[in-house]
Amino acid sequence: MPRRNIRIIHTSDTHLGDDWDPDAAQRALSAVVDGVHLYHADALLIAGDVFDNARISDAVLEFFVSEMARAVVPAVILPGNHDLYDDASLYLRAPFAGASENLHIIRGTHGETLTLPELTLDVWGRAMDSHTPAFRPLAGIPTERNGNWLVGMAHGHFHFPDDTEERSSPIHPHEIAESACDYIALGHWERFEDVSQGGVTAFYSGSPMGASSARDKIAVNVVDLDPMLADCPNVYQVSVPMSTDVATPLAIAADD
Ligand SMILES: [Mn+2]
Repeated sequence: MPRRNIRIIHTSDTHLGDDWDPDAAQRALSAVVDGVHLYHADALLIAGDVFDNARISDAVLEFFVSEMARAVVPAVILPGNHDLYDDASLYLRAPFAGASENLHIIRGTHGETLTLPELTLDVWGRAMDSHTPAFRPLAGIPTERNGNWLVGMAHGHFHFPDDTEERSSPIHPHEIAESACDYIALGHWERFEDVSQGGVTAFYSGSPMGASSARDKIAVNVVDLDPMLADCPNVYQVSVPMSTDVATPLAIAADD
């Protein structure tokens, strides 16, 4: 089957359940889902740090699961350093057992590929089980492709060529360049950044609210994958209005 013309919305670092402004994180996540509908996206990718920490309440997880159901389209989640996929991972908790079928969690800590045949799309990611210099978010990323679109997801720190400091979860330029991806959706940085390498398009989306203090709108990456497009993928940021208050404030901390 020929590749379809598809649109992806990419975000990261939503930090649901963070305790400095939990209502804003909740409103921002809802605005991301609003953006999926507003921009008629075919899939939603969230590249890690969806949740702020593993101690958050089930109410926060239930809110997230219900918002992903509201997204309707396939939603692919990659665990990051704040929401690790380890033995105590929040992704193993009960609310995820009742999640809708469109919600996909990347759980393979050595990398896994999720195929979405209806979108002619393969999504590769490696779930983070420990945030250390030894964890390589792009280790094992496919270097050959089949007939589908191939999108990678990774959560970590991109090393610019002059960056010699050793960081946890490093992403190196050559790893991006050597991959066969049409797009790599990155997370971990708060800001939007183009780190494309050697003809492979790779962007940080930044967190929905970015580094700004504005609490009335969010920004997400739109990624248009169109086989007819000369300049493919076309990647740009769009903004989505945020509601001014939450319908139901959530108790963010789990009972001890
Ligand atoms: Mn992070």
